[in-house]
Amino acid sequence: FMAEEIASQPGHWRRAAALAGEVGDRLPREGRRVAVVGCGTSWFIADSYAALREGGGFGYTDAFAVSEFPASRLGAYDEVLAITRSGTTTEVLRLLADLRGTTPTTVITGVPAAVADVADTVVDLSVSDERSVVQTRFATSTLALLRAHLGADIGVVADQAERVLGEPVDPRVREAGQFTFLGTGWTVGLANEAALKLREASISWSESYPAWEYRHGPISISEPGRVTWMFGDAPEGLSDEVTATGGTFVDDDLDPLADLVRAQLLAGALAADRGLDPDQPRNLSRSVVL
Ligand code: F1P
Repeated sequence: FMAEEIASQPGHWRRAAALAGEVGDRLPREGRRVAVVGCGTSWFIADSYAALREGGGFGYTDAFAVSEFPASRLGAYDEVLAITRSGTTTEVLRLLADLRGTTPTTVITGVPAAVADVADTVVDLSVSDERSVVQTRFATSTLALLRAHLGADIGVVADQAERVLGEPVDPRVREAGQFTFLGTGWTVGLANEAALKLREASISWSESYPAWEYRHGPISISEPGRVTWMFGDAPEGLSDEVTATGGTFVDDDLDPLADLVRAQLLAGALAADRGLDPDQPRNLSRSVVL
């Protein structure tokens, strides 16, 4: 399923962008102080959106892994936006219940029935739900919806993703054994998500950092056979520093969300190379329910 779901993303992003026009009144309004939460992939999407919203001047926006939402902030936000594909993740349901009566909550979900009675408002993205355990399409469509709500032209990004889907995985990258993903601002979440995709789908060794932090220690492991992959524009000089170690530096001028599709394709290719079925990932289930 994962390969089909990856390939279907451009069409789903266009649909999600259209949906943003219809459900815009349920999404965070300008000037409101908002917390965005999720677990796993949904947390990374929350993190990207929070950086975009705050960076775009739409209002203070914090992102949390649900388990790390501080109890001291239960009444601190004008609203809380939760992202959960399954609608059944225990931490999400517990936080929504704890916020009841103090803070308005909205949930973007692939399974509205599961969360309808714990959230005040539901944004139904079931059209982009998936059969895979490893999330790709639901997460990226959620970000496409949220970016469209902030005014981004998702059509251009979807066109780029279509081009990426038609290209083979770079053999230099595919042959590498270890992967470091970097981002700045909203692309830090995408770097974290790319690293997670490689772990989940292909049990690869991967890590991720804010790009400027990479120089403060992690670059020590760069060497031939290791890839450093930048989402968005690289800090000045970074490409040369990585190349000087013999490592491979990957950076392109794609929209970072289209570049994430390239990382998803890499995860699928690495799984195939290792004889793994990304639809049966080791130690994982579709949602973590206690
Ligand atoms: C969150 C999540 C997934 C992850 C795994 C376990 O699910 O952490 O991101 O891939 O399958 O659950 P959800 O709350 O978005 O359904």
